[in-house]
Amino acid sequence: MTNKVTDSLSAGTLIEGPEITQSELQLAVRNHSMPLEALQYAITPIGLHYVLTHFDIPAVDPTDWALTVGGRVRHPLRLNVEHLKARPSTTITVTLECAGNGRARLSPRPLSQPWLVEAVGTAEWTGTPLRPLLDEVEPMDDTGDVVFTGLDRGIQGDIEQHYERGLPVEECRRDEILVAYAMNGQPLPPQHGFPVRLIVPGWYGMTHVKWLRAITVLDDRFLGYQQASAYHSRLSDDDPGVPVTRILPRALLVPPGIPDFMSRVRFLGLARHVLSGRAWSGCAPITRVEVSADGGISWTEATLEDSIAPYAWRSWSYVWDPTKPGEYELCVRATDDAGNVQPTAQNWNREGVQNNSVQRVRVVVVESSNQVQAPADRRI
Ligand SMILES: Nc1nc2c(c(=O)[nH]1)N[C@H]1C(S)=C(S)[C@@H](COP(=O)(O)O)O[C@H]1N2
Ligand SMILES: [Mo]
Repeated sequence: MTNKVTDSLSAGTLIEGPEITQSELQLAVRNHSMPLEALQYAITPIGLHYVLTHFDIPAVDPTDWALTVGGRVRHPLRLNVEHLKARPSTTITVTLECAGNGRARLSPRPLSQPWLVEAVGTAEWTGTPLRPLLDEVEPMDDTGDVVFTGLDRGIQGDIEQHYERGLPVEECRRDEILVAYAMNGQPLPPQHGFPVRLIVPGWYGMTHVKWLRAITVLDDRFLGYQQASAYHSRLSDDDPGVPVTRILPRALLVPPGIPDFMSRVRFLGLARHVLSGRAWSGCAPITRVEVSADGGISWTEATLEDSIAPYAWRSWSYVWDPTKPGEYELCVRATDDAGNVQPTAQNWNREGVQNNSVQRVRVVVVESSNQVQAPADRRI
């Protein structure tokens, strides 16, 4: 079935200039980012975690819900929520980030969800590991993809579809992958996949299928829209591109001082300030965070705290001692143990994925600090 939308801009249209379109605004009010001040929490409170939903959030009656595990398997299974909860459970702290994070900073930018830098969050996910479930159903092929299908349905790229993504069987056998039913100790809220979602630590958000209803083993690659068309880093429409997989490193700064309401420019008193934030990578542990107060010309290393979990963001801090009032551009960049470093230039591509160029924060340092004191615990 083909469905064409003709009365609005279509996804992927390139947009020039800073003005947001109605289509982007419509997406931006549905899908919210994490307010940057929430970087202060190691575990993001549920309502502050970013949300991205392509179609509609399904209202699921858990007593009606079941997960089928089938396809090319010897012993297909059908499980309800109670069955899943009766299986061995683990809790793992994972930082999730949307692959489109940074898209709206590109120029021109592809029409889609217009994230700036804050499509991220860290939660404690509880569920049952995927691997034993797969072992139990006994896949007949070890060379294909396992497809994870959500209950949500819609149209994208003129194709009607359920939201679904595949992962190679090999990748599915990693111990950390969870079929999760709780977030921060609570049942999953509707917007994060109630009653059950997939968690694939280290991979960008699109892999963590919400409202899971089927797990299907194929004897071949999965070629659904969200796999073969979407989520590729490509320079033009006819470039086959590179599939998006694991999260590239990024560091973000807890906004210092106080903001101007409209511009979000930060105001700080002339004093020493402890800058802090979090850094993460899905490829390898974070090994270095650097801070620049001159727009990325000179860099100094920040102090890293111990990491809280292998796939969670890591806290960093840096003492900044501006010596004179004026405007500054604070930048922060992360490096991981695989040698990936955040670029200072935008990582432009046709879909606006994986733009992990360094964050730039405009701050104004003012002499009189009466009105612009940062919270007491962040000044020294
Ligand atoms: N079923 C379903 N799963 C989905 C999506 C979706 O639209 N439908 N969006 C994906 C994308 S693109 C992202 S970034 C993450 C967002 O997860 P969150 O909303 O819990 O933060 O969910 C992923 N899982
Ligand atoms: Mo995403």
